[in-house]
This record gives sequence, structure tokens and C-alpha cells, in this order.
Amino acid sequence: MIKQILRSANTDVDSNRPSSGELPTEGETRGVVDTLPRVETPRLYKVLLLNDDFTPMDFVIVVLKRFFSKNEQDAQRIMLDVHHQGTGVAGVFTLETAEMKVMQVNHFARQNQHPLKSTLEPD
Ligand code: TYC
Repeated sequence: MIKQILRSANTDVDSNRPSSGELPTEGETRGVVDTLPRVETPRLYKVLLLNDDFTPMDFVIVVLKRFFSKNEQDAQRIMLDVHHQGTGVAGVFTLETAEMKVMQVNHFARQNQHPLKSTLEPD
């Protein structure tokens, strides 16, 4: 497997040395292995709650507990941040998960006839 990678990578640090047609020894491969592409870390997105004048504070706390696994204390703090500052971070997720949380929150709010809205932005 590693020999296949090394063959296809053909980016040996000193690939201009005369080739014997032989695969490099383990010592010689160290630089090649180190330069193989790294696995990229996924981009993250903040899920925000937006303030409004009508959604009850207790409902926002329920949302933070139910969809973002917050305890009572953290849920209260985040809800009050949103209430006072207009927005607040409910959680940070990969794009797929963040989009799902936004949909769940907006659907749950509508179902309960509250205007609460959630959105996402890059972290
Ligand atoms: N401002 C709302 C009220 O006074 C409470 C609230 C907090 C609403 C956070 C939305 O995301 C929100 N009842």
C-alpha cells in the first residue's frame, strides 16, 4: 500500500537523483511520506439565535437545551446574551450539522407559533 502511494506520489524530495528503478529504502522514504497531502480540518460554522420581542424566554431556553444540549445555567446565559445583544452563539458545528440545527430550530419555533429565528455564519 505505502509502495503504491510512493510510486504514484512521484514527488520524492530528491527525484532528480539517478534512479536505479528500485523503490527507495525506508530511510529514504521519510521525506516523501512527510510531504503527502494532509487531511484537511473541516470549516466550522456558528449557529446563531436572533432576538425578537415575542418569543418567550423560557421557550428559547428549551431550544438551547433540546437542540444544543445546554444545561440550565448555560442556556439562561446564552438566552440573555441574545436578549441584550441581538444575537448569540448556540453552538459551533460543521456545515452539514449547522444547517440541520438551523432547520430544526426554525421548524420547532414555527410549529409553536413563535417568531424565533436561527441562522449560521462562518466561525
Ligand atoms: N426578547 C425576548 C423576550 O423579551 C426573549 C428572546 C431571547 C427571544 C432570545 C429570542 O433568541 C431570543 N421575550
